[in-house]
Amino acid sequence: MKVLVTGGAGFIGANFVRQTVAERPDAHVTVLDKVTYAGNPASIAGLERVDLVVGDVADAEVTDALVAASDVVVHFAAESHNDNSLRDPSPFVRTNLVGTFTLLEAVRKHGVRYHHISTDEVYGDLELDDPAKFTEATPYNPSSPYSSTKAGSDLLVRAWVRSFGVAATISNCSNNYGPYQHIEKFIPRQITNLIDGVKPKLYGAGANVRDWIHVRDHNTAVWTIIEKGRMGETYLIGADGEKNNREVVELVLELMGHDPHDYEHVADRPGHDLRYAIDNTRLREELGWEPQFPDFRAGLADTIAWYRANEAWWRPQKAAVEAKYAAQGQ
Ligand code: NAD
Ligand code: TDX
Repeated sequence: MKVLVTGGAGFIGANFVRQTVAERPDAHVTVLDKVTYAGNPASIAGLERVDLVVGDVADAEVTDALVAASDVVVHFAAESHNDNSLRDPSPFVRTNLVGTFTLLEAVRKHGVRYHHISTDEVYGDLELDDPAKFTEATPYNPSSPYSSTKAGSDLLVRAWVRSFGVAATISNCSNNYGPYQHIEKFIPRQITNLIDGVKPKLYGAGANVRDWIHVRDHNTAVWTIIEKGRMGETYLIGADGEKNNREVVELVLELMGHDPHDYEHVADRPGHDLRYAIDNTRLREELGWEPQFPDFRAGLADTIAWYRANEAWWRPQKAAVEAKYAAQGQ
């Protein structure tokens, strides 16, 4: 099976590529990745049956040829960080919207199966005490330039399914954690701060809730949907991992041998979504998927060990990431 993975040098895409070649001897993976600040070829270096093509998903010439040579396209490539989208939305519009459009035109032309990776943020946010969670029927209500461009990309996929009969599925997953995540993101930022002797930084009061899932569980769900999902359907991916940011920071501190209350409150994110929560009933009941790594404490301990053991992977980015945050009081 020839699998085209866009964004395969990024966090979730690299984990997907690694899992795919380890578990599927019949798979050959081509990664299409622009290698932006968020992409790191080292995350997939030395793997057998993996080729890296450095290029832009919004470049029709590049995508057309690669899609034509593939059996399935798994589209991870995106500008993915909310805070960056508040500083400069323009690459989000180009990559997330124009990039998805460009790929859809290629899969339409060549009749190739397409899976679209999206996020629970397209649904906006929930109140802390709302008994409801997001379902596949929740109306779209994105808050940030990031989530609005992801929402727009999902709508493009739905339209290409209905109007052109493209063979596509969509998944909207909750917050991932695990190895190879860029240190601009919440959990690896705090781990690497502590390694550097710097206190973790909590936006606002830290009451915001995220529904954490281990990246490996996200990726087994993606393969389940590729193999068993109904064409044109959307599947929500989550593993019942709701925690507020304060609880997460306290656990990182404890697991790294510090006083759990030794963190700092910093400026809040403008428009900060309060709570995300996924109802994964369709994925479990229709496709039989179950998470294999539901123990957050154990997964976080492994993730901390990975960042300790792989300082060479993240160190070159650390000073620049922290300078950007410092400039906005974070
Ligand atoms: P990431 O930022 O770590 O990686 C994105 C990758 O895409 C990088 O390798 C980057 O170089 C590449 N890329 C960016 N622009 C490109 C372009 N124009 N052409 C080709 N490649 C390009 O992101 P991630 O956290 O791994 O997220 C991957 C996908 O999963 C995204 O679509 C994101 O919206 C979605 N998602 C992420 C999470 C999460 O918690 N991280 C949760 C749900 C969904
Ligand atoms: O230093 C920090 N302190 C802090 O309190 C950072 C970087 C973040 N936060 C908070 C903001 C959020 O409430 O932690 C929470 C998680 O922040 P991020 O890691 O930036 O993730 P989030 O904005 O929730 O979005 C993530 O999940 C959904 C991914 O980055 C998206 O790509 C995905 O779609």
